[in-house]
Amino acid sequence: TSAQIGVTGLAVMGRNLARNFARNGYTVALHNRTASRTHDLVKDFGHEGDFVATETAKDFVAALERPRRLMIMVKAGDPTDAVIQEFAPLLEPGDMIIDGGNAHFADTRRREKQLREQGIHFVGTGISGGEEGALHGPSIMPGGSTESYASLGPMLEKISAKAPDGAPCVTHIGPDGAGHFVKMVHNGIEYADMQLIGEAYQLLRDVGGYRPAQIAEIFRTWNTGRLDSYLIEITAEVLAHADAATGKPFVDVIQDQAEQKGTGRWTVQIALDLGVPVSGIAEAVFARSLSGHTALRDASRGLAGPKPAPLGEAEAAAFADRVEQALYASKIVSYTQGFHEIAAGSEEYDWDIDLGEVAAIWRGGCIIRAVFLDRIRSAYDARPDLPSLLSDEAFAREIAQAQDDWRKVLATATRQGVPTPGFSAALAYYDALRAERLPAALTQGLRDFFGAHTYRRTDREGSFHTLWGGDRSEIGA
Ligand code: NBP
Repeated sequence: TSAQIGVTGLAVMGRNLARNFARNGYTVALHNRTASRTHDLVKDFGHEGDFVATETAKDFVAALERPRRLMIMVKAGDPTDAVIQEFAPLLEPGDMIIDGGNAHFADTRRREKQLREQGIHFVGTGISGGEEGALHGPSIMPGGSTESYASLGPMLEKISAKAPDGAPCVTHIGPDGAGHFVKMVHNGIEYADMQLIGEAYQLLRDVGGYRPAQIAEIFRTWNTGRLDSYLIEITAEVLAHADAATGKPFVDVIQDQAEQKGTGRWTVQIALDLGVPVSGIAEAVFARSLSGHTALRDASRGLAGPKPAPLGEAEAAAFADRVEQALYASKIVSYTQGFHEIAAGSEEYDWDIDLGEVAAIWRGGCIIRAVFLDRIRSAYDARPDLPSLLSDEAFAREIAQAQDDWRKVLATATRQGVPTPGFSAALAYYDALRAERLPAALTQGLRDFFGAHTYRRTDREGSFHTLWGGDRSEIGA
C-alpha cells in the first residue's frame, strides 16, 4: 500500500501528528534519523491505524503515493535544512515538502524559493497546540502555493482542531512564508496574553491580598465570561495546584525566571523591521528577559520604593473586578498590535492574508484559543479593511467602559510599586493613538535643530528647515 502522507522526525510532535493522521484513516509512512523511534511508534501505537515503517530515505520516499506529501517535524534551523537536502534529490516535480516545525519565516521563504526551482512545493506550516494539540487536533497555519493547499488542505482539515461552530482550524494563509509568519505572531500574542495574566495575578496577590487558591477561583469565574480561554483556564489549574513535597502553593516553589525559545523575540524583531509598534508583545518579551537577570535583581532588591499593602476583604472584591477590566482592555490592545503586524507583513510580502480567517482558525486547538477570537473574526468580517481592531465599534465601546477601571488599577499599581509593564504599555498605546497631538512634533523640531533633518508643517505642504545657527528664519528644503 502506498501512503498518503509521510512524517519524518518522530519526536513528540511528529509522533503525535503521525498518529493523528492514522487515526483519521490515512496511511502514514514513518521515518526518523534514529530508526528506533520509528519502530517504537509502531510497537506502541501500530493498532491505531495504518503505518508504513521505513528506515532509509529511499524507502520512505518510495512508500508515498504521488504527488508525494512529505512532512518534516525535526528541530527547526540546521536540522530542517539537512533533512531537505537529504530528501529533495529523491523527489519529483509536483511533490510537496511540508515543514511543520517552528521555522523562521525568512528561512521558509528561502527554502520555498529554492525548491520551487526544482518544481517542488514547499509548504511552511505553523502548528500550534503543543503535543496534545498535535494528537487531538492542532490549529494549523499552512503557507505555500495554492496548488499544494488543494492537495493537502482536506487532510489538514481532517486532523485539525474544530472551532466551537465546527469549522476546521486550518486555512491557506498565503504564499511562501505566510504560514510561519502568522504562527510567529500567534506566539508573540501568546507571550503578551501570559504577561497580562501574570500581572493580573500579581496584583490580586499583592494588592488584593488573595492567596493563590483564591486567585484560582477568581480566574475560574473570569473564564465563564468574555475572558473565556485556554490560558485563563489553565491559570486557574496551576494556581490551584499545591506542591506535593511541601504542601505550599505550587506557584511559590517555582523559580521566577521565565524562559523562552525565540518566537516571541522574532515577533518583536520583525515588528521593528516593519515599523509596527507592538509595545505590549515587546514588554512581554522584556519581562521574561528581566526575570532571568538574577544578578541584576539581587543587586537591586534594596532599592527604595513602596511595599504593597493588601486591601481589606470588601475592597479586594471590587479591586478584582477592576483588574478583570484592565486585563480585558489590555488584551484587546495586544491583539490589535499583533493583527497590525500580520497586516504589515502581508502588505510587505504580498501575501494577501485574510485577518478574519486568521482569527477564525485560532478559535480552537492553539494555545491562545478563546471566545474572544470569534469577536475579532466578526470585526474583520464586517469590515475587512478595518484599520485597527480598536476602530471596531464593539471593541471601542468595551474599552470605553473598561478604561476608568483600567486607569485606576494602573494608578494603584504605580502607587504600590507593583510592576505592570503589559497593562501600562497597552494603556500608553491606547492613549497615544487617541491623542490629538503627540510630542513627535517636538522630536521633529529637535531633529531639525541638531541634524537639519527638516520637518513638515501643519499649515503648508512641503519640507522645511529652520536656520537654527543663523537668524532662525525658515527655508524650504
Ligand atoms: P525536537 O525539536 O526536539 O526535534 C527532535 C527531532 O529532530 C528528532 O526526530 C530528531 O531525530 C530530529 N533531528 C535533529 Br534534532 N537533528 C536532525 C538532523 N540533523 N537530521 C535529521 N533529524 C534530525 O522535536 P519536537 O519537540 O517534536 O518538535 C518538532 C518541531 O515542531 C520543532 O521544530 C518544534 O519547534 C516544533 N513545534 C514543537 C511544539 C511543541 O510543543 N513541542 C509545538 C509546535 C511546534 P533523532 O530522533 O534521530 O534525534
